[in-house]
Amino acid sequence: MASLPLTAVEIQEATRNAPAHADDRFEKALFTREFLSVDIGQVVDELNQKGYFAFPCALTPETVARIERDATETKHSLNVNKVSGVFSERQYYLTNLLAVSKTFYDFATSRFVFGVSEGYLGDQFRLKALRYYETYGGHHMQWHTDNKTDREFAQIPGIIFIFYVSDVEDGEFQYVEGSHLWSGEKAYSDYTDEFIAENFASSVKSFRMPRGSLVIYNTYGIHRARPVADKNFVRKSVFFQVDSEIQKSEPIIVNTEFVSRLDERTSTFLGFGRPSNYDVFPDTTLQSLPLDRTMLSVMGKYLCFRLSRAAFARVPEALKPLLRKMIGK
Ligand SMILES: O=C(O)CCC(=O)C(=O)O
Ligand SMILES: [Fe+2]
Repeated sequence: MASLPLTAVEIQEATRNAPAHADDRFEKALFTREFLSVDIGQVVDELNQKGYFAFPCALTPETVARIERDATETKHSLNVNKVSGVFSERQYYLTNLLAVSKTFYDFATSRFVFGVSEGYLGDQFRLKALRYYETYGGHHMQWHTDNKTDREFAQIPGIIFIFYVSDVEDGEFQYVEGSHLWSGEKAYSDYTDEFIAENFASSVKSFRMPRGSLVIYNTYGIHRARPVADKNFVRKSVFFQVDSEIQKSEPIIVNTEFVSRLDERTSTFLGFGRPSNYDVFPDTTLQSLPLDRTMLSVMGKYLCFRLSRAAFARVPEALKPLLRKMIGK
């Protein structure tokens, strides 16, 4: 059982007394000047009262650009021996962001993230799931809560951090203010569009914000990404969930090069030596890879290469030098 969340005064005290973080300079590089002056006690208060905290342009443009580059380098690489992501119909996911992005590692283990997590969840908290994801038009996300395991509804206190990697003018994150206070009374986590429109339309907060903006919310709160019909629409974001159940999580794959110090808090947060049995979200197969123009081109090049190699292998040996000369190889 996690200890009780701290009061705003205790958080300020703990932050002040925390040993000088060897990585403080990373924090300065990660966050904008406006965001660096955010008071963690205030964030925790807002999470308690409204269920969310939002800050436009919290991450510097360089931070966001590095994370985007790290997360998309292998986006269309098939059978390349590097960490890569998956397509799940109208979304792209790179789950193993901690294996490829030092910048993201610095953010996820920053004094800010640890301070908010500790202030809200108590002294035991663990990274449960994370992902860089792109959402394309036509994807429909139902109103839901995130206090669930990979299979069922669960009573596990937790928070989610989402930051935008693209400007979000549409398809934004939406949250029913205050819903974290009552949704736990219900034994389910999905809600229909009609139920929300009829009962909570005036409590729905919409977060249209620029690239680099951050939202944190209580996993008990009802939320969704607003659906967008336009097929050309793209929203890029990073999501990670931290909760107070430290014996369960999705497998967390970290590049050891990024781990500059491994104190007990970081070790618990990353789940060293603890079970990681949750199924990775989303569950994909080759069938969930859409055959769009880009993928047709990737597959087309692959097929051309393999078929011409196979054809060349059948050419009589005496003719091969001439053919090589003709194709310049
Ligand atoms: O991307 C969003 O706006 C919401 C994401 C979300 O709710 C989820 O992945 O559970
Ligand atoms: Fe969610």
